[in-house]
Amino acid sequence: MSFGRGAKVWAEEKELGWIEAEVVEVRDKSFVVETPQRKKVSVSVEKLLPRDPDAEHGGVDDMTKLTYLNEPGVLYNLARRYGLNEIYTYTGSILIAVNPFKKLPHLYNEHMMEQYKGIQFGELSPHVFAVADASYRAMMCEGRSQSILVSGESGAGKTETTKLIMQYLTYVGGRAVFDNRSVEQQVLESNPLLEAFGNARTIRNDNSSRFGKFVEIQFDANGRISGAAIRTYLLERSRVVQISDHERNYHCFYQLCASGKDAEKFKVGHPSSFHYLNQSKTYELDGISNAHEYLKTRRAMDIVGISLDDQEAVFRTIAGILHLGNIEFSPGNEHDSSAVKDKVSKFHLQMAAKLFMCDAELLHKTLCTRSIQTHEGNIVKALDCSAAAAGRDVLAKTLYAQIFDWLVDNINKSVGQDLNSKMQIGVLDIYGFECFKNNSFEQFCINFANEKLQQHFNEHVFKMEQEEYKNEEINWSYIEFIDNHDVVNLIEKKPFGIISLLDEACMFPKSTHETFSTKLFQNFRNHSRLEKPKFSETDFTVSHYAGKVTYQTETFLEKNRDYVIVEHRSLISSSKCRFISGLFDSFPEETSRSSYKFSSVASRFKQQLQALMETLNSTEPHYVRCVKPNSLNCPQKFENLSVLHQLRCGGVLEAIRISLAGYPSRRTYSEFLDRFGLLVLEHMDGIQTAAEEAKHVEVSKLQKSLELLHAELNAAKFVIDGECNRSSSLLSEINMLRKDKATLQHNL
Ligand code: AD9
Ligand code: MG
Repeated sequence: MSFGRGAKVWAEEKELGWIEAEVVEVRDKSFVVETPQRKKVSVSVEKLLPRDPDAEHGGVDDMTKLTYLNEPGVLYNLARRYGLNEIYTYTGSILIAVNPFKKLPHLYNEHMMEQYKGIQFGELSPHVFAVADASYRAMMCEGRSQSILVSGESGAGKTETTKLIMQYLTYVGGRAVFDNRSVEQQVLESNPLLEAFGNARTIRNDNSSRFGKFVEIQFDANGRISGAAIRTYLLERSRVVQISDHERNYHCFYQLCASGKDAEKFKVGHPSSFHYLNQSKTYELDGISNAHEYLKTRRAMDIVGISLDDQEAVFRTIAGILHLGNIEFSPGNEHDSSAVKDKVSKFHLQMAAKLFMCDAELLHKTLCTRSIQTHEGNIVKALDCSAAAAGRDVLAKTLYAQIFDWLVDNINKSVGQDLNSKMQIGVLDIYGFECFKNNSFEQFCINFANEKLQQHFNEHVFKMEQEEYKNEEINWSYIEFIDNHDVVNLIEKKPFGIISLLDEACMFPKSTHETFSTKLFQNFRNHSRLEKPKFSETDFTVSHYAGKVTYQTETFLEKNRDYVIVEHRSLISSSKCRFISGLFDSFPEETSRSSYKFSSVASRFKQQLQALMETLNSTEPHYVRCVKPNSLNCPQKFENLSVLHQLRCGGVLEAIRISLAGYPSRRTYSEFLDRFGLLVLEHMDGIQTAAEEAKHVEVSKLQKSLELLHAELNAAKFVIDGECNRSSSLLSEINMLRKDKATLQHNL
């Protein structure tokens, strides 16, 4: 693109991403631009983009209305609107939601839901209710299932947005009668319950979801909610036993500690007295009472139909996990053996056994020994202190993950699925792309999920664009767009994708993370998406669609192995509590300690994602992209660079790029004429006549409808007049009768 003197431009800049400027000098290979603060800078042409000087002060509610649909245009449009508390903006049919970090109750009340009911998309201001309504109406009109995909980085507002969507769908599809146990109420109450057990404070978000969730709401032919199903994905298990500074373990632990009588009953004191909670000194959350939240969780359990006995068993097991975590080990009498450290640890062992309703001696044996099958029979092998502590943590993590899955299963059973339903709306709230200083197996899985969703998004946006051109009968050449098939293949392809190689490594007991990494680099020596970082032999870097991420492989093999240790299974199944003894029933068994067979976490996750993609492909998707405006989680602060990064990662700019390759601006015929007619004044007469004629046709159509309305109004008036006359004559008759009655009474 070339710019002349006086051209209004955006100039790329380090701190703000882009700044407003005007070209003041055109040089050979660069331009000198001046900012509104009168600062002059020399920039090359690649760092300039055209700017609309007449851009509306309040921004536009749909990016496709921007004169120049480019990165800075989009960024500043969002910033302008955010400054005015307009947190929602469309990019065509995609909704961008910028987290306000403050309560905006006027945006989400019943009156608002009523307003968006049945309204044409785009007629009212952009809103998450409009997306929910569009999906509901599309489902009702086309009889086709829909899905709403909510994405964004941690703390961007995905979970809040998902809850608003569910609130709207239960409003339009509910039965209007308030009933605590109605399907819609149960669907809504599943949120606080799953949040209590699956959310935790992280450095990015006080209520961070540590699992992915797809809620499918089923409707009958009349559009009433008839059932629901919740699918969850990969809960972060390591958090149960290990937390970093300023973070917390899952909310339910702190709720239990503040629960008064229940805490007393289970001998649970302040969180600072438990190893699984006191690794970080953060126990409270701003503006939240743990005690109050405990009551809310119990209420939610009531509503979704969990019996009081089961509720008690769930919290008893949670208390047991806390006591388990306080058992410490010291070296035993024999070489490389371990024993429970001291009196305090013995107390916690007794407490854990009591709460798990199993034998304390068996728990002790389970923690400190393993039995190994040999040709000569079983040998009991002692575990050293670190192996015993590691085993203790594995037991805590497995138990917790099983409680979480049990809750999900129970909610599903209690709400019930409508297997006859042909119409569903699925809402996806899944962890966003993650790139930290240290990235492990969890980040690898999360980013893999995001690659799959990005692939789905690209294909869909691209398809939509094509359909729009077909509808408008516009000739256009095929747009090539870069997709991320190669990264997805790198990760999931059989037999040589990263997951396959990892599984292979897990099958051989002698493999280590070093041998796994070596194999990886041997297989993908020249892959454009995989690199070996300079300063490590075992890390690997993947160029994801949203940026490069370097993964540390140290715990990959261990975290990918999915089984219950035989001794743990025996201990738990010996419990006298029906809830606890059934917890490991569905879990894959550790086949043998030297077995080549194993169950893979990554492969199971891959299958779950595949099933999700199949569901999504059979539905019509709607997208909400959540944006976190600043890293301080505070209102009215808009950090350009971070927002730009999110727009790039979230595929918003990719969608815009696809639009740019086609026809980015969409204006009505008359708007176009108003703005650009000036360029072809010689043709304007003809065009204007045609436009005038078109206008006349529109006006006469409107006049006809107005006349019809008048006629209907007159007819209605006539009826009302007739009724009025009849009622006034009835009234005078009544008056006459009253008079007669009075005369009669008087005469009597
Ligand atoms: V994570 O990937 O699970 O860590 P989310 O789910 O994207 O993350 P969440 O919905 O939990 O973020 O939002 C974070 C916080 O932002 C909430 O706890 C609210 O305090 C705040 N938030 C988000 N959306 C809204 C909103 N529409 N109105 C008001 C909001 N506050
Ligand atoms: Mg969340």
